[in-house]
Amino acid sequence: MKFVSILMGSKSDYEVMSEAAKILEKFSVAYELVVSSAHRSPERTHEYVKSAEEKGAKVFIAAAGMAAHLAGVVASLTTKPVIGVPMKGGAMDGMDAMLSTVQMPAGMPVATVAIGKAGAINSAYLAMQILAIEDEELRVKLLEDRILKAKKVESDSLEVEKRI
Ligand code: RP5
Repeated sequence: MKFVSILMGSKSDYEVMSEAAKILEKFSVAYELVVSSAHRSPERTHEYVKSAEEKGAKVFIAAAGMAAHLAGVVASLTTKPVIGVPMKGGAMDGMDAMLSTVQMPAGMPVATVAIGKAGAINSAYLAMQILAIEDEELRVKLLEDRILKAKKVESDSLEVEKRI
């Protein structure tokens, strides 16, 4: 069965990354969510990525904070797309994680999204957009979601706008 695999470096990342899980649930996209650390449990991370790929993981989302190497390590273990989500926290409040996640060497890409909650949500949307390349039903659902978002902008504007 095809699914999205979400890894996070620590249980402390769960609250933010549950936002990604909520989006996938809203669109009825199957996912698996695990804690595995590039630094604290390197062997578990290696074994998990290999077994998830065998089970049908089509896209990986990897969230980590501070010296965030998880997404890069996942990218080293699979040719499936890897989306990195930098977590806030630590002395630099996410800037460290963002640079660690985004600055991959040539040929080993990690699609890095925004720091924190917006990044978590966008990681789910980006994963679905990748799946939707070969899933027409999901593509239509994503399109409908865009239409709703545009309508919301219009109704929000009606609530606040004042014109001369
Ligand atoms: C990273 O270090 C984790 O992804 C987390 O964002 C950060 C802090 O981890 P904890 O000390 O809270 O477990 O590896």
